[in-house]
Amino acid sequence: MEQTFVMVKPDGVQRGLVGEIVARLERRGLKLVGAKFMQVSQELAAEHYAELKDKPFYPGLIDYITSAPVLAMAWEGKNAVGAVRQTLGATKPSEAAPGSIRHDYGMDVGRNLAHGSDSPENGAREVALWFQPEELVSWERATDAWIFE
Ligand code: DAT
Ligand code: MG
Repeated sequence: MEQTFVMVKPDGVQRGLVGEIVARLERRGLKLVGAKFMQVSQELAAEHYAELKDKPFYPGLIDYITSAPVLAMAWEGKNAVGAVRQTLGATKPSEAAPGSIRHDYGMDVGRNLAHGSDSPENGAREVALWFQPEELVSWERATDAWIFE
């Protein structure tokens, strides 16, 4: 089953939106398979955002993501990557669809509340980067047959 890495970023935690963001993913039908509340190190932030290191906003992005705790999560489901990206909304809150998290709670691209992997390959890569194998929980959910055909 496809896995994706999701993070409630420092602004989401500081604004008390952890429960709201988790609730939306749960209600969508995604299954939580890993979670930890943590402060992100410079090293982990640099590895996570490696492909953005030449962007002008990169220093600010690293400062922000390491500035306060985050909730790191792994979620699973059919098309989990796409489903999370749709529930989060476009990168810029000003372009995110109404009803998406970034639209409903966000104003600025540099404070867009949450992260979701952008491809199944990056989902697998990011889950492996953020979680040790023993931190992921494989479990049967009683409602699965009512969510996935
Ligand atoms: P996403 O988080 O939607 O996958 P991304 O991978 O292109 O977007 O960029 C990672 C984060 O970097 C994004 O969530 C917010 C920040 N960012 C992206 N583009 C930006 C910009 N033009 N100005 C400031 N921050 C930006
Ligand atoms: Mg991205």
